[in-house]
Amino acid sequence: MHRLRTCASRLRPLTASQTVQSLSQQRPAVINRTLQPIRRYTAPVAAEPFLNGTSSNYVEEMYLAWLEDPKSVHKSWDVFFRNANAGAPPGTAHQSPPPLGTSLASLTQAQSLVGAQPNVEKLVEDHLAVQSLIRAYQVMGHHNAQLDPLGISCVNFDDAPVNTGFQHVGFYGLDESDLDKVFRLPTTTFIGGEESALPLREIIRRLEMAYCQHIGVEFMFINDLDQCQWIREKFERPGGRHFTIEEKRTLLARMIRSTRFEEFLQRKWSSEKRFGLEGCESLIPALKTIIDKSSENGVENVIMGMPHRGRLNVLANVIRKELEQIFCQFDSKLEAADEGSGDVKYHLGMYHRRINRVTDRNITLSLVANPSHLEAVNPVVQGKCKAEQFYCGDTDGKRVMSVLLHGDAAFAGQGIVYETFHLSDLPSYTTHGTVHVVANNQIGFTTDPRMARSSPYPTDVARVVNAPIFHVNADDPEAVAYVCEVAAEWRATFHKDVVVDLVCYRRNGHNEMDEPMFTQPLMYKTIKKQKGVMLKYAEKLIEEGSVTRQEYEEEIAKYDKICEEAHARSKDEKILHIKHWLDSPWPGFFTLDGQSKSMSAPSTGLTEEELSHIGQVASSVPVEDFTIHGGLSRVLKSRGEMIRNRTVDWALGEYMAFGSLLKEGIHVRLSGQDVERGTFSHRHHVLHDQNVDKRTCIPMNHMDPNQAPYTVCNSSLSEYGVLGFELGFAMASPNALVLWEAQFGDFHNTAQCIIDQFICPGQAKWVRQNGIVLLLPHGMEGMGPEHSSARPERFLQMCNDDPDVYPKIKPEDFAVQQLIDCNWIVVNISNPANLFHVLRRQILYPFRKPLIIFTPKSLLRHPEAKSNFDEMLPGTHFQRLISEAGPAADNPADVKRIVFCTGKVYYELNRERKTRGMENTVAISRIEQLSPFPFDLVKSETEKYPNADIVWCQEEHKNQGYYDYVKPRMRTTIARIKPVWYAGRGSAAAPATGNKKAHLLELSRFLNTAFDLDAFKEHE
Ligand SMILES: Cc1ncc(C[n+]2csc(CCOP(=O)(O)OP(=O)(O)O)c2C)c(N)n1
Ligand SMILES: [Mg+2]
Repeated sequence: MHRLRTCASRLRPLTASQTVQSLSQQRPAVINRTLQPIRRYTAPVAAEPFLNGTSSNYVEEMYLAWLEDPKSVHKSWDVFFRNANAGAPPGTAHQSPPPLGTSLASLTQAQSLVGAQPNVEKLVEDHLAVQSLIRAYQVMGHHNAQLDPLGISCVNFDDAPVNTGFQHVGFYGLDESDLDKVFRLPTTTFIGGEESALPLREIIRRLEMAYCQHIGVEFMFINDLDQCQWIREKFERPGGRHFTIEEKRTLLARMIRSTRFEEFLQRKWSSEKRFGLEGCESLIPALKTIIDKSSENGVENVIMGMPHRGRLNVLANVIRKELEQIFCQFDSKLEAADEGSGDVKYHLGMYHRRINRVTDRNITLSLVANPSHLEAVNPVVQGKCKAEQFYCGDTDGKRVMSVLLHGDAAFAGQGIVYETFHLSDLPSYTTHGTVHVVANNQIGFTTDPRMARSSPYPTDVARVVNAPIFHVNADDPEAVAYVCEVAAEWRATFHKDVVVDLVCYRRNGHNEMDEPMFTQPLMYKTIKKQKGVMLKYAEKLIEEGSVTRQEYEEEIAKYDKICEEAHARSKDEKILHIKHWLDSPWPGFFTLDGQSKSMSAPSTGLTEEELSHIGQVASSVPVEDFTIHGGLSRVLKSRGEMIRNRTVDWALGEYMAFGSLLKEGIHVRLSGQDVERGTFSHRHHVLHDQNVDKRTCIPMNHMDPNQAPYTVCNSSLSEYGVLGFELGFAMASPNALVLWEAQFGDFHNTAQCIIDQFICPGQAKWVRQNGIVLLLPHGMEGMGPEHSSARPERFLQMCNDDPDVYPKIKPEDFAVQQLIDCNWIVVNISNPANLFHVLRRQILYPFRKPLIIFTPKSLLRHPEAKSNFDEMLPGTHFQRLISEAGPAADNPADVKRIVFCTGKVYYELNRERKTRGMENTVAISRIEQLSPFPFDLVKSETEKYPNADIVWCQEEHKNQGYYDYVKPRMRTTIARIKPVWYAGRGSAAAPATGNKKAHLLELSRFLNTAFDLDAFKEHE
């Protein structure tokens, strides 16, 4: 069955299906189609039958057109449709077909022959064949495009031969004699220009020009007809893009800058690693074209992310970092002015606001600093871009956009590419289209694509989000410029992602010190013979008269001089200021030399009225006629009761923090899997009307007309992508509380790269502060090895405070100075008031540090884990350590043991102590802020109980949890005068047992150790 049959079968009483069946027997390759309902353009795109790549709608289109206007189709079709509709018996609807003549003139002539003997099957058949041929070019023409400058293409389509070209017309049931016959063109092609019919030979020639030259367009998988038509028009219109002489000269000038920059570096520092761009010099004009075109379309701010390859060149020639600042980085004697490790020159970021010379408009360009970890910066760039859009009210991405650059091996290999693509169309994560540029040098270090990916192209991953992919031969600068223009226009038109695949080569080894001939001998023999793209383009322009050789040479000399002069100036640079390489400056937040403006630690408390007001919002539905679930009504009711009793549970503690910051004008954004309700169904920040589909309400956005907006968003199921995104969001402004919550804390390890490479050392490497908050549910609840441990040991191991040194800080500055000095803050909080304070502190303190919070599970509903308003009033603060406040504290000399602990185990210890009646002999002290370690408070606590031995108790296994971090610091605190004993689970490979009984047994054993005053006697 096929489309023709469905169409013709409507032409009752003609039994066209019989006719067609006989056709299909003759030509299975062409018309073996599936039955589809009649399609109109207004039909949902997902139902578009062209998705199978072979179906045809030619006759159907003609029939529909005829229904609307009989004159719009060829006379012969008019006769056919009229007869068929009038009920002509089978076979008699056909009238004499127009002879498929040799020219347009003969086609016109043929119209007068209507009425002669019918041969409509042949006519239909041939037109379908031509349409299939056109479609084949649109779908697979890129297979035959000349994309590889080296001509050794690595893309293997052996399993999918493409039957295009004159020699393959037989595949479609046509033969050589058909080449000069004229065919009407379907509306799904633009190759005709003004013509609606063309000889087959010309059709093929134009298709070859459109799809098989230096540009390979991959787009027919896109399930939106308008978008496909838009692309077809861009690449099929005869004549192509005509570049003016001025444009060509600009292109050449950009090529000169790109090429001579690398040559200059090579001349001056031949043995320095720089990951040069040689072989892909077109990248610079490509990016500049994208930026020019986007600026023309209203974009004012471009956020970029890119890997090592050509990064210095992009900094110099796209972002326009001062050349001397780049050159001085090659000086090994340069001293670092900033604290921290700094980073190598090809990882640093940059921010620059300037005039775009082509459009004469202001444009801000930033390149986000990144680690070596390829593609990891992608979600960070997207998050920063989203934030910049959010803060300037750019709701549809017209003013701020992101551009991501990739290597071919990394683009195909790294999962984060896929994870980031999947954020691209989600309402709370979309940046309304990213232009991706792949510097496809057909190699990754020493590995060639055959061994590096299973897909034909490195870009296939982009197909999942329906992004068009423009492959282009990077040795053709005009083709490159054209696809970049189209890519920028695509983004401006549809606000969706698009990929430019710059097929190029790598002239040198992976870096300048590397020998590529060890592993790619034949490829590199070819590369050695390859003339550089600048040279080739210059010769072309000289030959065609667009530029003279003298002008070309002058342009080269001019840029070389610029480089030489900058080099001379770079020698004056003696000190490297990493802060000159900031990608996200926060104007006004720091002093001029980048320091925090004060050491102040304001109270994070709130007035009784504020607490009550926010509590009311948290326990009510602020909109009319909104039916919530009965279970939720009970939750809100119990919240109301708590507020009346001046108490808060965990969810309310968080509510108070968010709500108060919002009222103070601070944007709050909470993102992660299922965060809206909360994994443990405790949060309920988004209410759902039980009677109206998708009607929701966020009470936190109904607090005050002048409040900042609250964004709470369930994310895609990607930790790497979403954490990276939120980190980027938090980078854009210090005046927002940005939180990412893991479903369970252990899932953070799939985002490890963001934690290890960005969050932990970000400030040290890039002098860039970031106040992101990680909420990591953690706790041994007998739930098995997974979902138990957020791996506190790993976060603690990465804290930068010295375990063996008691900080030399004045007591009054101790808490704040420690925070200023640390790389991140790690807390395990045991009550809601402290959660409230630590979240507010994150914004009210005059600096930003990442905050890792191990959040509880069973404590969310634990009757004792509640706080009183009194703990949250003005004058109150976050408690780094919660001291013993019971009977033991009243008679400290009688206390035999002080047990230090953190988090939920406190409640288990407390209960056990009560059961044993040891309130007078054992003190329990909670360390709420694990890092920076509260040396001062632990000191006073231990000094208070001079006769007590010291125990660290944790529910985690001994080689996990906090013990290895806490023990040396406690020993330093007490000047090693006493041992620090351990009560907890033994060492283990897995974080927890899967057996509930074993879990409880382990618990009772370590609680026994904690309260057995003789437990450590034999070790003394
Ligand atoms: C996640 C990650 N794994 C491994 C590496 C080591 N590495 C650095 S460059 C490179 C090859 C990258 O190839 P490609 O993406 O094609 O970029 P090219 O160097 O060819 O421009 C590798 C494997 C890395 N930097 N990051
Ligand atoms: Mg590569």
